[in-house]
Amino acid sequence: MEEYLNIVSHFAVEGRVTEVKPLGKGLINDTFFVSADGPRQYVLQRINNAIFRDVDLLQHNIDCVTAHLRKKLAGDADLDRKVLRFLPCLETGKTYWTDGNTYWRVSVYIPDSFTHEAVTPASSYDCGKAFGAFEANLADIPDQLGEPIPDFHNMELRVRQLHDAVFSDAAGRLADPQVQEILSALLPFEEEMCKAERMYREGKLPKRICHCDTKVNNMLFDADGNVLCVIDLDTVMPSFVFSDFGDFLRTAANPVAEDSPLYDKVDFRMDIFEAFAKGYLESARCFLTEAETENLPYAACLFPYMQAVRFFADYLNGDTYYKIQYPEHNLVRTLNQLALFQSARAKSAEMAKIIDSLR
Ligand code: GN1
Ligand code: MG
Repeated sequence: MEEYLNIVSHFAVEGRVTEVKPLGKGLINDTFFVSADGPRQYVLQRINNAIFRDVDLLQHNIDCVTAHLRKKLAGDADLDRKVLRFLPCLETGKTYWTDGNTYWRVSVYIPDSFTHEAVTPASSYDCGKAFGAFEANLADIPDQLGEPIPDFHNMELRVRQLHDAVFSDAAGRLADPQVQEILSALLPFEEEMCKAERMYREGKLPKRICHCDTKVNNMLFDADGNVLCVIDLDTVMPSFVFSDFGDFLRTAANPVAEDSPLYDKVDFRMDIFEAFAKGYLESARCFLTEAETENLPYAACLFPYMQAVRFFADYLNGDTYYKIQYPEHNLVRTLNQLALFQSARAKSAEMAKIIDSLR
């Protein structure tokens, strides 16, 4: 507690801090709920500096995005619950504080807000509209945003990282027959899944400002289940719209959690796909190109595939990236995401029909 009080004291928190306790389920940063006896509660985060190497760039992105969204929503009576607000550090005025070793930030806790780990068709429609609107609102941001994680959703890079992990076999896990089986299931789709990068090089696909971590639990809802606010802005950067479309469905369309070992329960839910696509297209139709719309079914396959590749590479590397709770955790995650990819891919033609009917 003493340690956290010292950290929080570098920010203009109102009132006296009464409690600090862990919050949320993120795999990257450490998040805490900060109670104070003033009018507001806060969220304290330790930024994972091993992953976000340039915290100054990261927070600059977030400052630009929140300022732009606030301008777009100006006049909304509930503005403070719809856009995150980060506190400036008292000494530097920047929205983070560092002791030269660890990096911290504080945002205002949005009162009466809830996260969900699962969706219904009705809430996915709302999420589709909200993430589409998020992209639409950021389409005219005047600032130049950087890439807090360079090439974050570049499938070609993720494939190379998997090959490197196989080559190094740092954790000595390659000989395991199950590992070999996973490799044989993933490798045949590498080229197909790298389509976006090829299209980009050929000038057939734009990059836009995207959220790039559109998991269901990165959205806040009010008590009635209405969408309030998009959170976790660390990965907002120029990317393909496939990032936001595909990554949402990766978590939402799967009836079980991404780390569930119940692989036969993994399924790509088409009712969730249809509802999300409907909402997303309502907000994003105004700016999407034909190539983007046509490839939304590809996006739905790409993200389970990319996540399987990322979890698997981390497993082979000895679990250096994602937090794990037990030694096989990344292997279980890989198998789950692989099953989801296979289910989605088998339903691509059906997805294309739905997209056509929604245009
Ligand atoms: C990470 O920490 P969290 O859960 O918000 C990851 C995402 C992955 C996700 C898998 C910066 O997000 O890309 O999809 O885990 N974020 C980063 O659960 O790598
Ligand atoms: Mg998160």
